[in-house]
Amino acid sequence: MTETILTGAGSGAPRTIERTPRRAPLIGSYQERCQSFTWNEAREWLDGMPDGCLNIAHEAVDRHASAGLADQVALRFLDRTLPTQELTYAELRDLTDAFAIALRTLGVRPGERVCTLLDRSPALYVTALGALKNGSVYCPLFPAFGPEPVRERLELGSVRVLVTDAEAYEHKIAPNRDSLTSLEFVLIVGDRSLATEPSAPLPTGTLPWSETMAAATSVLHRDGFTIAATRPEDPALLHFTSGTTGRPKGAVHVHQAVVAHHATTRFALDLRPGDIFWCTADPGWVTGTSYGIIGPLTCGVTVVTDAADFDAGRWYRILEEQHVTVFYTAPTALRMLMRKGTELAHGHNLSALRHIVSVGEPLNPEAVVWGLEAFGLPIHDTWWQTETGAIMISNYPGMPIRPGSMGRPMPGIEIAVLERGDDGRAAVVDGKVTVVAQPGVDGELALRPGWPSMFRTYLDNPERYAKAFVDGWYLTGDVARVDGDGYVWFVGRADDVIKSAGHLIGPFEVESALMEHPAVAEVGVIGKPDPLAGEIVKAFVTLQTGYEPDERLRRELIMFGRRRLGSVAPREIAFDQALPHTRSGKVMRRLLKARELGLPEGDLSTMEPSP
Ligand code: 6R9
Repeated sequence: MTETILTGAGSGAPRTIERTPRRAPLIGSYQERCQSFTWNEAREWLDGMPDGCLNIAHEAVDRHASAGLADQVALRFLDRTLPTQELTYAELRDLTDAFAIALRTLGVRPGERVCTLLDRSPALYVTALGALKNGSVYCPLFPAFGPEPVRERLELGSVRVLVTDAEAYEHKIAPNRDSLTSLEFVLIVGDRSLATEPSAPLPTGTLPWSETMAAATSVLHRDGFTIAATRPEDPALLHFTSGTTGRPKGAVHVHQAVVAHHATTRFALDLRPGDIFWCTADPGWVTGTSYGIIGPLTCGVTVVTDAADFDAGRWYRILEEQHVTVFYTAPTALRMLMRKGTELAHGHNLSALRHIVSVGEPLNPEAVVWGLEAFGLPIHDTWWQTETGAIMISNYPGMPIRPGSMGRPMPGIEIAVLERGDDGRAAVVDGKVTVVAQPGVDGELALRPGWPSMFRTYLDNPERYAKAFVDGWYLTGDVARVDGDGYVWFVGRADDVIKSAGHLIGPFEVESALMEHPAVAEVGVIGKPDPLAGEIVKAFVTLQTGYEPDERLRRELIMFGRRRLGSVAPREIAFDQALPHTRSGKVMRRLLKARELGLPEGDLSTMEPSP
């Protein structure tokens, strides 16, 4: 069987590359699957629990632990210095049972929120899956966030339990602990004790992870454990994401999201028994949870996770030494590998690698073709969002790839491109939208709701949730076009959110943090194109009178942003005493971006007239 890759499709004559896949996909051809697939069929691939109950952690862990995979490695942790720590499916079952018992002992009820602010370490995975076993809602926080994004999310989520380490506690939690009235318990992982006076008691509700787990393990050995009888529609996951305006939005997913996690992991990632899978996304972002924890564990494979940051040599070493078979990563990382050339790849034995997949930002066609040169494998792009919970569009294994295209809708997914209005979003007339009929024409990408991992609400914000749906479609905020063969091509965002190194950043959150500095009178934040990260965060700042726009102040503002925001802080700051405004007084980010790019300034009818 050969796989066809068409390059340059959509622009000029396609070049065809044929190759023989290392193993034919098990999942059936794209056409066959699309014709026959139903979500009810996918439900049958899972175990379920008595009385119609369903729990993600049961599907990810317990069913394998009691069905022949007890001694198989579920998670293999590589720490910064590379020695490994492993947990088998049976060990993971026991640890997650114990953590669920710990939560019950603390009186944490189903539906209440449990967060992690941790590096990629065993405690993170145990917390995530243990919280689900207790019926609690798991909410991951990205460990590179600064104190402000962490505080904001803990507050918005009314989070009751946080699992973190001593360093993160001291820098990011302790300064705001008093104002976080819902946060009752903080479990501290690791040996490093808190830098309190030796005699000073820990703040109430601050508990060492190891002792809490030891006590819960004794209870487990004595009494055993029964997983919470969660219903398919019970909330399970809370993922914060960002929009153009306002505070972060908490997308709520339910236990039956696991049906989509499992099916799409099989379809798009082609996972099968015996695979060694590495997803490089941090579980603080949705990819690292849906496909770094849940999807692959439901397939019973071994998941490799690395605590260190990107390093090309280290990554090739991991791919080789761990015999990784399926690799899910992001375009920024692939571009960083590309910069090191193909020689570094060729210096490693990567013969175990069978399938490479990408997500999170546009994957340039060169990267797809480079994959062929470096790995002997093309890179398969996938598209989805925090809200969709699972992959919606993909270059399905075995399907001809068009480099530069995100692929075609997954089985069970219906998409449309909608005509746009003046604001760039889908045009709505009397509650109706118009589907673009001809191939190749841009519009807002929309999805027909109905798959199991679709978000069920934005936490405490039903109005914002309702606004995401029009005329039976979910509006994605992305602009795309579809070619004559049904391949979807990403054009851009219809709004002002920023994607930097695959991470979604809300400009409002960054602006609000900078506004706290006494020198700042007003600020507008945009994503500035960057050859490596896709975009970087750039802030345009108007100073209060009495402040000089000099290099010292610029550096101070950069540091101020970094201390508060961590990884989402602006990398560049420009001073601008005349920021453009709409008539209603909002900073026009769109115009700031057009000016930054040297593009035509477009329709400025809503802009404030010049004085
Ligand atoms: C999974 C994830 C969602 C936004 C999405 C789009 C961008 C994701 C992409 C892509 C071009 C791809 N995006 N995949 N853009 N090509 N293959 O990333 O979720 O953080 O919510 O971001 O990311 O703009 O709307 P999330």
